[in-house]
Amino acid sequence: MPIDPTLPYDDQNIFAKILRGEIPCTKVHEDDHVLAFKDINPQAPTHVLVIPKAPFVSWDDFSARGTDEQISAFVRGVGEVARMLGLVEPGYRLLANIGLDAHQEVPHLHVHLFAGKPLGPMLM
Ligand code: D5M
Repeated sequence: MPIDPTLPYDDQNIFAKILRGEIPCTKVHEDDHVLAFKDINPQAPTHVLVIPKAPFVSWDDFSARGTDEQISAFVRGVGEVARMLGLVEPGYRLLANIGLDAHQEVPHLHVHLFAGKPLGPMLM
């Protein structure tokens, strides 16, 4: 079910539990600010989720409340994951669902990273 992105951060969401180590994940990268792990329902040969370690509901929440340090660390972290996975050539796609119309399901900011095949033109 899509979530209401205007609600306060819910520390019982599944990615919060992953960050606390209460639920396992297949980790592909971690640093002080970012965790990257494989999506449980992959939509491409490579489908990784990159999340900040701080409690933000969505890209909207993050861009409004995040500090410059948090935002730059996350943006750099996403790029680092792509480079570490060797995806810069031939390329990859980033996607973030925000709110009801975009069908965001998990109320912790995450960026989907898709790669591993020609992804075609943007969906819409
Ligand atoms: O996408 C939320 C994404 O989160 C969706 O692609 C499935 C993924 N997901 C959900 N639970 C898990 C666990 N436990 N591990 C890994 N991936 C998970 P959204 O952008 O919110 O629609």
